[in-house]
Amino acid sequence: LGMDFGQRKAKAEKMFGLMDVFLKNDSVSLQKDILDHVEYTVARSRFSFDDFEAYQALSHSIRDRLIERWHDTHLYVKKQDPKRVYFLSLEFLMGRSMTNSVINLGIRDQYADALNQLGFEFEVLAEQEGDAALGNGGLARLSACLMDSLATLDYPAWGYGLRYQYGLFRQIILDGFQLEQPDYWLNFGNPWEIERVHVSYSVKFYGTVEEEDLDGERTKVWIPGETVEAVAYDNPIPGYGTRSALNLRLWAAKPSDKYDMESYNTGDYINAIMNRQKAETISNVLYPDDRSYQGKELRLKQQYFFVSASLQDIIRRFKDNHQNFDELPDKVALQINDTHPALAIVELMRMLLDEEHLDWNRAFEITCKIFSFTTHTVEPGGLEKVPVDLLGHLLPRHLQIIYEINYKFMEELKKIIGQDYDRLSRMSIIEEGAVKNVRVANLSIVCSHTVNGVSKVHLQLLKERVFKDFCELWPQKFHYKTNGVTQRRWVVVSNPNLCSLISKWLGTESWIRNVDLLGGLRQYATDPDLQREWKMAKKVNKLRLAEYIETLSGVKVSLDAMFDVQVKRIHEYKRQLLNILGVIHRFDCIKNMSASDKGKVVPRVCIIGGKAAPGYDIAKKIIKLCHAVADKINNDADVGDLLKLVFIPDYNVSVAELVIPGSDLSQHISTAGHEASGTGSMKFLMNGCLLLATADGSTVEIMEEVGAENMFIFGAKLDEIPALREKGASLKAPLQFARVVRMVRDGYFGFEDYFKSLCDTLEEEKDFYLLGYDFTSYLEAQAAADRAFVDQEKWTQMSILSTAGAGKFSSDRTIEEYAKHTWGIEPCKCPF
Ligand code: C3B
Repeated sequence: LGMDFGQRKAKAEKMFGLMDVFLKNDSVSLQKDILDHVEYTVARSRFSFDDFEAYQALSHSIRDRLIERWHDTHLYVKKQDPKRVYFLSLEFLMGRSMTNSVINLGIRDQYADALNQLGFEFEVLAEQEGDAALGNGGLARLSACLMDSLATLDYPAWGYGLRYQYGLFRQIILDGFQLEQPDYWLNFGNPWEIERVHVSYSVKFYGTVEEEDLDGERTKVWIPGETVEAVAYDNPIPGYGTRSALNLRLWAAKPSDKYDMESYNTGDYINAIMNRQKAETISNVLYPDDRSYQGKELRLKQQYFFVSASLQDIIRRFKDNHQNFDELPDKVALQINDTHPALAIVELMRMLLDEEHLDWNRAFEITCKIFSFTTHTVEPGGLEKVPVDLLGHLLPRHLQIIYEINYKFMEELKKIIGQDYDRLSRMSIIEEGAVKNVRVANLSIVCSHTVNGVSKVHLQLLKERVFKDFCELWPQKFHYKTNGVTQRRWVVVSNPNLCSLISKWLGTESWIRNVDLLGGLRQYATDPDLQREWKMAKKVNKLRLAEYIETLSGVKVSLDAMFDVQVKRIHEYKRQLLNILGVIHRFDCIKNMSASDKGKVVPRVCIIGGKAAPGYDIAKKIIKLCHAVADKINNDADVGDLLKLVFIPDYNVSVAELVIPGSDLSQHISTAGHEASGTGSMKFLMNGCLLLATADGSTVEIMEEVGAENMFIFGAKLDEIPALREKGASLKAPLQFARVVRMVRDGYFGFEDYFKSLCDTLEEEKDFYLLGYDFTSYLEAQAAADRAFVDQEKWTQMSILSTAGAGKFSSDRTIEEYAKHTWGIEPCKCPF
């Protein structure tokens, strides 16, 4: 601005002189800060504000501290210019931010104290926050856990995603039926994000591709038909025990003010504005079906919108310091979370070819060195496909590039495998047929240097089933990184009782950054003092959960009962139905028991929670069945406290934080070969809950760590499933199974017409998920759990050993593996 070096230096010195080095965190400074935010940010009088306003002021005060670290991290990383990983995901299930932030910043106690002085309680204010639910289930929560670990381990990383106006729907239960309500989570503002009006990019759609002469060469030029602006919203992600704070950048769609002078000149002013407003619909709503989005134009628009904005941002950052694109793979690793962001591959190709004018081979080589792809899918049929016509209409230039990639790939492939047309057509990126489709997974595999599964068995399934042809072609490309969860959120934030107990017995808090230390608990597993304290911590958590259940459902539950929990998305393969049928069986047994036998029954509180995709009929019937059965059981005087069944509505991250620590037993009972990993099990394990599980996904590895003798494992094994399915109708379901299904069919719980189609799925020839076959061993595992629970000493020992064996399942370990083996990045720790 016309200043010379000396003037600029003097100005900088003055600015720094005006600032404290860092914000102060003593109680008085925090109180003053909070009150200032009440007065100047929330604009309430500091003499009169309610809990919600206190929460708003408090969160702004915390946010100031986040921003401080976030700036420092950015400046430092920018200067160092290391290779960075960019984690692209269409879903992030962050949950609440407040408690997590103060814990990771290391200032929770200071805030609690400051608030006390002001007459508030931290926990009460924390309850004011709503969940950021920009995701469906496991895949989305995994993204959130990985961000926490990236920040904690000081990796130079960015998250990129979409800022949906409506997060995952709220589940309301009316007469036992699920209803969906919109989650307009931004209604009361969102203090955890920073709107970046100046960080915005134009994203283009539709139009045509034309050929033009450029320096004597024919080049393709895309003439787009629609332009939408992507505006950045930044969400700081603080690491624990470090000053690093990363950025999760989420894009929101806004109307563009470019290119539409014409519509303004037509005189139809109101319509012109209405049309522009439509642009915002792109980031309006998260698709609530977590497995299939096939053929939806809006979904494709969302994918491209987020990918295009992110890549423009990433390439701009690269170009700040570099001119030569050959250096791109040394500076940029792009991770695509499932196939949803796979258009990033094509977009990068387009940018390198059409905007940077690299030749095809160089562009392709660079692209393939940058991308890595993690798949979360187990079903070949569940892989994403996009109709060619749809893609060609929305992104004509991208379709050309996809065809070109495929043509070259097919030519190469023919050289290797010859004229095996079946195999060629299976591996082609384009699926031929009545409707031509782009197979997004094939595109992702062809253009990534590494493809990861999410557990050891998952890799096996990729090799045998999902990507068999590709694994045979490029065995060295396929790997797995077992998923993990962050112990910060899932123990420190959600289970403070257990957290302090662990730290006390290990004599250190270091396990919060180095979770392998949990193994140190093994030596105390039978220590009566630890056992007593351990049981007490569980009791307090059960009390909290029992109160929650009573408020929600009016059902009073006994703390002496075993709390048996299954919380996750409702899917047939996850077999909530098996659980409910097991509950019916238990109920039936109790009803038919003599009084003296009843005295031997281990009381149970069975808890089920989870959302069904709005269009998933069978899943919705499972929810209704759960309520119908609960109605019967919970009001039966013969049963009393021996058995209760409760459905927890609107399961989300913050509900999980309450439910998981309060559980004794948790169920992970998918038919073997259907759960790619499963991460809920890891959260329960860390919290000392025993697992009743099939040998599927990550439970196989959990067994290796804690020992099958400390779990209740049942069910058909992975390698038995194909033969069992083959047998079909000749597999006679056990009598007990037939009996409980008949009870449902015959209307014992009412709604017999409504449940008919659900019961039909259990007929022997249709029982794809093998509920009938697994029922007997399921009941045996349940009986074993009962026997173990009676011996409280033994049970507590198993519980301690579960936590002690949870070390491997920290997302810190997952991230270290990705960093080393997939992304090739090193930590970049800010020295102050
Ligand atoms: C899930 C899988 O179902 C889980 O087994 C796995 O633990 C997580 O991803 C994380 O890897 N998943 C999901 O939530 N949504 C999908 N569309 C596919 C898989």
